[in-house]
Amino acid sequence: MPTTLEAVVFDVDGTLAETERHGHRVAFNKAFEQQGYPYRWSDELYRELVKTTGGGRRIARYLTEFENFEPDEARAVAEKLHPIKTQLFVDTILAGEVPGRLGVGRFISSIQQAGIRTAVATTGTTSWVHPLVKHLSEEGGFEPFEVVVTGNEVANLKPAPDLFQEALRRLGLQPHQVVMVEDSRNGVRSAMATGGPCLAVRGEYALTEELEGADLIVDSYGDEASPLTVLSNPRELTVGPMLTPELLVELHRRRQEGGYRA
Ligand code: XBP
Ligand code: MG
Repeated sequence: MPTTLEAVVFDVDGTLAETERHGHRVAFNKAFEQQGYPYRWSDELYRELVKTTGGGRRIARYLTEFENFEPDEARAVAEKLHPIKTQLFVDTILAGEVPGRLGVGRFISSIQQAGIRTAVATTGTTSWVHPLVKHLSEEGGFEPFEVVVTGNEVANLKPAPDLFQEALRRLGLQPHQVVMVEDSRNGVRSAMATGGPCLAVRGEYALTEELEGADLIVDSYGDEASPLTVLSNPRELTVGPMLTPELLVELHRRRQEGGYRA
């Protein structure tokens, strides 16, 4: 029995805002400096480290893999540093230094005006996610997300499906009733594990081929001045210069029909 599109569930980092290169990475380096550690994560190194989801786990992985820490010691240092990094990132959000991605406000507003519910499912830490999504809805002119699930609230982070599954539970919906929006390999794999349609808006650290499996891959949400570029279109959708609710409805319908040119 075909179902209609009831909700769109957005990832945060890289999807709603390009937070990694100039946000999280800078906050990690500030925390290292403030606490007297010599570590500084370059953009190139961070491209690799960001494949480990969860900032605390990322620090622990770096210390064991690159600084030869014992696992227990690495975890202890990560547990000390991650809250410091998190507060530094909150400070940048409150200073208004984390803008939404181009066209994201328009897109979410149009979805909400079409009567489609909106939610968030992110690996990120609760204490910065809420101020960021509040800032983005005010900056982007859209209503607050109905449901916001963060990395602290589930057992397994992406690419596991836990975060999307928790968002669906709170929405009272099934995977085939939504579209999940992601930016990274881990995120697309999490959406695929959840079992529903996925739109990928490629993030700054992702390669297009890493996002294969999504039902459509684009480089941006698009707006009047800057049209989006289609990167992969296995459902052979008709895509205009900007993402629209109508396109999401069609992506959702085509997914149910099963046509997929791999
Ligand atoms: C991306 C992540 C997060 C952030 C850092 O989450 O993996 O860990 O990189 O935030 P998503 P924290 O793409 O699912 O939003 O330090 O709070 O983990
Ligand atoms: Mg992401």
